[in-house]
Amino acid sequence: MGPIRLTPIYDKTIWAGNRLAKIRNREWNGEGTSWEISVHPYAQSVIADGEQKGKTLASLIEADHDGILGAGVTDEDLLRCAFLDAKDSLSVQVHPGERYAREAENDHGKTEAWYILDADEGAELVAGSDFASKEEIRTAVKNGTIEQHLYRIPVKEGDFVQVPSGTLHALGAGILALEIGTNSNTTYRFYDYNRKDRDGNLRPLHIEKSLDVVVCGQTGAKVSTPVDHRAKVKRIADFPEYSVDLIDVAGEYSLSAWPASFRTLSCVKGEAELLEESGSTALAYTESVFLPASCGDITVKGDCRLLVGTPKPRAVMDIREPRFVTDFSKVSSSVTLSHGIKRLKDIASYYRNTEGVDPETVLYEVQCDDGNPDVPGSLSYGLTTIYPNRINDECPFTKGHWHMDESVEEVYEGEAGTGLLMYMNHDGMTWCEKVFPGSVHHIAGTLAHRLINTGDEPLKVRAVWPPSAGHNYDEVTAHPFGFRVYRKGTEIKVIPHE
Ligand code: M6P
Ligand code: ZN
Repeated sequence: MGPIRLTPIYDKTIWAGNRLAKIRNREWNGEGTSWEISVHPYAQSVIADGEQKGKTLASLIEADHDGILGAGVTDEDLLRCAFLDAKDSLSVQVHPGERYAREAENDHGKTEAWYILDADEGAELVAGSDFASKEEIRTAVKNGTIEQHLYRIPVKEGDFVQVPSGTLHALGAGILALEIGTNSNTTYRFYDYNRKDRDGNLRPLHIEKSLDVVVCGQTGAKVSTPVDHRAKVKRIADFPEYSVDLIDVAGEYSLSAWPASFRTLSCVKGEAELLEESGSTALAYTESVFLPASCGDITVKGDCRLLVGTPKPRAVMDIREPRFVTDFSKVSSSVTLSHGIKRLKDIASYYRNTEGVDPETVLYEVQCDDGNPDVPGSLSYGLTTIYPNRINDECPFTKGHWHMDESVEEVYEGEAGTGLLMYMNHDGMTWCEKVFPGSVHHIAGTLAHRLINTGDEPLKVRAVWPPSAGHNYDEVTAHPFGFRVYRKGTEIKVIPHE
C-alpha cells in the first residue's frame, strides 16, 4: 500500500490566524487548527482519494492492523499531525504523560514538537519555566506573577521546538507551526493571560491537574535546522514515544522502508512527488501523508524539506546504539558533532615567535556533541586533540578561556598523550596540573583554563561542561597566562610570560 492522503479537519479557536488558509487558498472562518493526520476520537481523519476514499483511517487500521500500523504497534503509539495557526498566543498549558492521561482522562499522553513554518519578526513562544517547585507555582498563581517565570524562546521560520509532556508551554502570537505529537487531545490550561472569549467569558483553567503533571525545571529545546543537502537525515526529536527526522531533498531522495511501523511524512518547504511501486503521490507545501507499515520504498522527487515522524512502539524494547563512541571515529548517525579546527594563523598572536612555522599548521581540533546553551542544565561533551607540534620550541596549547558565567564548572579527563592543564585566577596567578590518560580535572568556574601538549603524541582530553557557561576569550587576550611552556629535546622549560 502506498502513502495515504487524508482530508484536513479544521477547527475554530479564539487565537486563530489565517496564514494556512492563505497558503491553501481557502476561505477562512476563524479556524486556528487543522488536524492533518489523526485517529483521535475528537477528529477522525478520512481518506481523501483513491479506492478507500471516504473511509476513516481508524477503519483502515481495524481492517488491517499490521499492514497499516505494523505488528506490535498499538493505539498508544499513534501520532497526530496538526497545524497551529496563531494570531494570538495560546494559553499557557501543560499536557499529561501517558499514565496520568489514561487514568484521569481515558486519553493518551501528549508529547509534541513544533516545526515553525512562518513567524512574525520577534515572535516567541513559551516552553518551560524557572519554577523550582510546585509550591512556587502555587504562590505565583495566587499572586498573578506567572508570566515573569515563563521561559520564552524566540523563533523564526525553520526552527523546531521539542515539548515533552509535563512542560509548561504556549505557542506564541504570529506563528504558523506544524505539530507532530502523540495521539492525544488532553490539555490542562494553566494560565490564559486573563483574556476573555467572544462571549466575554474567561476560559476554564485546570490548575490542580496542571500542578499534578507539570515537571518543574523541564524546558523545551529549540533545534535550529540550517538547510543541509549533504547530511540528508537529521534527527531533530528523539522522544521516548517517537522520533522526528528532517530531510532536505535536492532533486531526488530514496526513503527506504526502515521501520516495521507506520510513519508520518510532511512537506514543510517546496513540494515533492512520492514515487512508489503502486503509483505516485503529489505532496504540496504544508501537506502530510500517512505512510502505512506495509508501504514500500519511496523515491522522493523535488526540492523540498520533509519531516518524518516515526513511533517507538512501547511493546517493543528499544535498544539503541550510543550516541557516539569516544574515539569519535565511529560516529553513529543519530548525532551531528560540531568540529572546530584551530590553525597557527588563528592564534598566532598567542605564541612568542611563529617565524618559519607554516601558518596553516593545524594545532588542535575540538569535536563536540553540543548541548543547548539556551537550556539550563544542558551539557556539552567535547574531545580536544592537540597535535605534537613545536612553534619554535614553544609547546602547542588551546586558546584558553574563562567562562562568561563564572559560577559554572567544567570537567576534563586525559585520554591520550601527556601535557599540562594551566589555570589562572583573576590576579594572574598561574599554575598547572599534569594531564595523562585517566587524569581527571575539576575546573572551578572562577579560573581560566588552557591545555598544553608537552609530549610527542597527540594530547587528547575529554571535556564536559554546560554550554550556558559561554567562552570569555577577551580577558585571556588582555591578561595572558603567567607562563609559557617550551620543550627542547626532552627537556621541558617554563618561562614567565614577558
Ligand atoms: C574543551 C572545552 C571547550 C573548549 C575547547 C578548546 O573541549 O573546554 O569549551 O572550547 O576545550 O579550548 P579553547 O576554546 O580555549 O580553545
Ligand atoms: Zn571551559
